[in-house]
Amino acid sequence: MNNESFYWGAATSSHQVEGNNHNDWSEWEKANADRLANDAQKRQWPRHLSEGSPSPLERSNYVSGRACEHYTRFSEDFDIAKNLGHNAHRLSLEWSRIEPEEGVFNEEAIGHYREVVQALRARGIEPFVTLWHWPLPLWLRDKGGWKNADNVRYFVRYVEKAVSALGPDVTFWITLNEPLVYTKISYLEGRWPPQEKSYISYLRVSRNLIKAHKKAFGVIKRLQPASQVGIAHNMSFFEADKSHVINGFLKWFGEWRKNFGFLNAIADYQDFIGFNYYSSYVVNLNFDKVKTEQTTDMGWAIYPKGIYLMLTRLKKYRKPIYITENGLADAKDEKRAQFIDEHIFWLKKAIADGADVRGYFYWSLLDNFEWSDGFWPRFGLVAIDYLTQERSIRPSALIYKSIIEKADMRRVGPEGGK
Ligand code: IFM
Repeated sequence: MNNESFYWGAATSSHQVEGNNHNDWSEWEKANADRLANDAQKRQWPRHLSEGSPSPLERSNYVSGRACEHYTRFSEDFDIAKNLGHNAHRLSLEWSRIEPEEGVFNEEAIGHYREVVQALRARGIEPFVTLWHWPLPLWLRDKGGWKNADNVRYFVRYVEKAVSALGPDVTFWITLNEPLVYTKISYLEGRWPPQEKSYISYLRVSRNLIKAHKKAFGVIKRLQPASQVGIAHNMSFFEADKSHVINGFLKWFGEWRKNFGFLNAIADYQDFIGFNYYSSYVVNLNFDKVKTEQTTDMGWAIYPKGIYLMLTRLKKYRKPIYITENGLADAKDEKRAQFIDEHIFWLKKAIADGADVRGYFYWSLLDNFEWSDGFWPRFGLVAIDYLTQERSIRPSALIYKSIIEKADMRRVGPEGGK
């Protein structure tokens, strides 16, 4: 592997950046925005960080609305990515735009995404396309969404349509984004649509997502044998709190539930592992976060070494690995440059120790709509002024650019000599 074939870039998802989406999430936002704004009174969110965006105490923070208007401004955004030295970009297709009514495919929307991937290609940027990054078309929500095993066939049909249309311009396909984050928050904790709290539903939806991935994998490989197909899987490094022997069991359970259960189930149905890394945990009955002095604006512990520790655990799958997300909310851009630098340091060490890592995508290219937390968390390499839609490149984005320019992955690659 050399620096030319290592993919460097950033990721986004349709609902979080496009604006004007009409799906189960946009409906849920309208119905829940007041409640979320009220609940924010009890949260320890840093209010001063919401300058230039709605405050977490305001209803407008929780309604995705125009978001970043990326649907119409994608060319401008890809010019920025190109200028920042990116040679790859991860985006998602919005199912509710492509199939707004059951079985009715919107050729204009498909044409739009064709333009999007071609705009990337024209800039020498490799598209990594996610087929489902959480929102559902309303008609599918009304049929029971992922809880209904029969609905898997609709996903398969949508995938067939999308891959047939975009296949000539796309090699890398990600069928599902973070399936277990979705099942846990939507069906176990009941905090996201459709707000269920049922272990049975959680298991059922997880099982249907496994089935959906496997079938989609088959369809994509049939249509496009040379494609590369995987999922983007959110995994954490777990360490057992030594204070009690039971914690060893809890660690095993946590790893199975969050990291390896889903991955093992689809092990023969993926060409690569897409790894989204954000956090590590010390496992005791509280699943405490790893103790570090550094936290993000959202209170997440920053633990760069965890990416290395997990990558060494993933070697056993003998598949190429892409870091499909890694990032932090940092409105003042005080920690982002160091965060990226340290994660890449550990990533290189993992490669030197034999992990076959082939790409890194920072989350996110743009500030965007962070689901039930709304607009205030600022993840972007590029800041968005939500009133004017003005884009401003953060200093950390330029540091990431210089890291990309200086990185010589030949020197760290297992075959390149350490
Ligand atoms: O914004 C999300 C993204 O949609 C999925 N992965 C984690 C990110 C930060 O929470």
